[in-house]
Amino acid sequence: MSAVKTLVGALRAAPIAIALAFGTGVAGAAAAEEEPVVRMHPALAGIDWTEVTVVEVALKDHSYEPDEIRLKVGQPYKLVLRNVGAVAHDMVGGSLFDEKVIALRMVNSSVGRVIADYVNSVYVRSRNDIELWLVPLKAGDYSFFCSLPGHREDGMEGIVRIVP
Ligand SMILES: [Cu+2]
Repeated sequence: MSAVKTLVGALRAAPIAIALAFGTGVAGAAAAEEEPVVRMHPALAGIDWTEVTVVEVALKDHSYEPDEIRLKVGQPYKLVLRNVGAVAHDMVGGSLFDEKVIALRMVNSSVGRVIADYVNSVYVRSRNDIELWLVPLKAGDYSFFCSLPGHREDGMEGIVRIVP
């Protein structure tokens, strides 16, 4: 008798469990605040993302504003790349995008997110934003630039100064 009750109880609970499992698999704006359940850069262990600092960089035709970004080792940042220009731009880490320099948590945008611990280049279409959630690891000056033809030559490059 009690075994039957237990089985009935388990069957009643099943749809709720399925709903919860499905819910965690849905990527969206709200889900971006949750801790991903996938493998991450080991340096991100113990980082409190409720303390995230937002740093905005405008991508213009053809410059970054600001072109010098100051970050602190060990602090979580949301680096928002906002393309306010009429054409597409990118950010290529000359020396910045290195897994020993920054620990990347994810690349986030209005259409979704990519969980990755490393990127080489981030391309942003005109009038769009992409966020890089990251933690600086190693103090120093690091370069970045736009790799679209002629943009770097026009001065579209910048520096990230990571301080201890
Ligand atoms: Cu550009």
